[in-house]
Amino acid sequence: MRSELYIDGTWRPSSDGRTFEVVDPASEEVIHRIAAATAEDVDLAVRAARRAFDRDGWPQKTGAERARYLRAIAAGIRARQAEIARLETIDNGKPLPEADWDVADAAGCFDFYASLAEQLDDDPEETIALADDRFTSRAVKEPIGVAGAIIPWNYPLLMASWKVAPALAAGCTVVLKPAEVTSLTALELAAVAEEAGLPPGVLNVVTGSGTVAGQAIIDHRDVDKLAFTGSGPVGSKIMAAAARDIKRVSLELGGKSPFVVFADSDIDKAVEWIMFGIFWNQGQVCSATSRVLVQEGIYAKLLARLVTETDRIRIGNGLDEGVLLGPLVSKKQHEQVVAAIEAAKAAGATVACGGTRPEGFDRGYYLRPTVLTDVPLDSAAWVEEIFGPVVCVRPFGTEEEAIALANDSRFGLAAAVMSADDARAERVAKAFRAGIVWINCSQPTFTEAPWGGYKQSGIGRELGRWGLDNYLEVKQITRYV
Ligand code: TAP
Repeated sequence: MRSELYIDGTWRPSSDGRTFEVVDPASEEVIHRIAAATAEDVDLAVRAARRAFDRDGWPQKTGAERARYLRAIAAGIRARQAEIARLETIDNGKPLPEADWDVADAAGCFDFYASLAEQLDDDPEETIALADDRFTSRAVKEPIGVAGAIIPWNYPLLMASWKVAPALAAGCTVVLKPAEVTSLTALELAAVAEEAGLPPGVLNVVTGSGTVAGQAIIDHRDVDKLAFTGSGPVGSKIMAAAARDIKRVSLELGGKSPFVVFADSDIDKAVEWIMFGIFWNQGQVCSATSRVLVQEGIYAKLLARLVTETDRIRIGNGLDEGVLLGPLVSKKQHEQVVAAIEAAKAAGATVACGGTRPEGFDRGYYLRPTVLTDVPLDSAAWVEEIFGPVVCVRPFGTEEEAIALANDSRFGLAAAVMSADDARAERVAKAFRAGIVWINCSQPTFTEAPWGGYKQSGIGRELGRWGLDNYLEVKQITRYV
């Protein structure tokens, strides 16, 4: 396990020697300590990234040259997949097979953006048709500069990859700050990049708190672009900090995503996808479909089935075979989710199952998966992101009512619909005010497809070619002929 900052191609302690604890959420034991970056350390990292961008030629490399590094990083991740997945599980709590998927996806993300970096060579500029034939004009894409990437704890390596891979492919250099509670695999990513021979300063990883290391990144005048995934309040702070220097910003801020199930749906399939949509990763998923709307004809039957299946989910240490639900990531998150359930009860909601610590688990941040019904539409449980294994289920009558309930949210990250009637599913999909819509499923995520939200769920899109555009400027070159 790495414990130092990765700055300018070297490993170093923080400038004041301070460290923070790494806690295994399954046992609550301190298993490691990691350097806590100061503002001075962040400044060193940003200067290294600046030099790598301005003087050492990273943006001038061809796309094919940068792609070689990205593919070497992908290969490095795969070569250590089992080891990295294990680190993710002991740091975050998620079941090992889920961590293994994340690591494979992270490697795939580097390969995908390697291909897009190569395409930049094939397609370097676009000719613009002008109305005035005394001039010719073309548009070229160029990297923005130094990117500050700040990521959450729910998909530590994957969130790092979603930002680092497109940034490097575009020709940007990066200062990455992982969440304090899950920093281990971001440091492994730095180690893999080092082994891949990535030039010093191109990727820097500063571990530490949001209020010190994160704040120092967003305030730094030499950072050109901020890429953030996390909570709305911190997203607002990032936009405010970016406003001073007109930094480019992309934000992914979570949601309260609806899943509309029509009465013509197969109940078994619906229950399966509802559970996947909220209990995967212990419900700590920004796109989790946490508001389930079920048409009246099948409501009672579906709810009964959902409760039975939810109570069967095997809870335990993510390292143990067959476990489907691990502990929540931290004491703070556990307390917040339990408080949200208590507040829902106080507001009049019924706990159909779960809501408590599972029997036999005295230690670890475990919580039984929870189904809430009778949740008032104006209560926090219906309106706010809980970010835990808690789903609110509610009946609806007509299609119009379902759409109105689904869209009645300040968030707009994702939405799902299930129906045997394709035309209706398409209609509802188009009516959703959300950036990601699933038909007859919930949560499948592809590196090739755009990811991001409407409304207060964020700004910009990650993944796919849209993810690369996040790190590119467009330059117009016009000639008088
Ligand atoms: P946040 O506080 O938003 O943390 C996300 C990242 O921002 C972390 O790296 C954090 O650092 C950093 N950060 C915090 N304050 C900062 C600041 N002033 N300047 C720059 N960076 C800063 O999320 P959280 O506290 O971990 O979780 C709170 C809630 O946010 C959750 O309950 C959930 O509702 C939501 N959330 C959403 C997502 C997604 S994917 N949209 C992911 C995680 C959480 P440290 O954590 O190291 O201090």
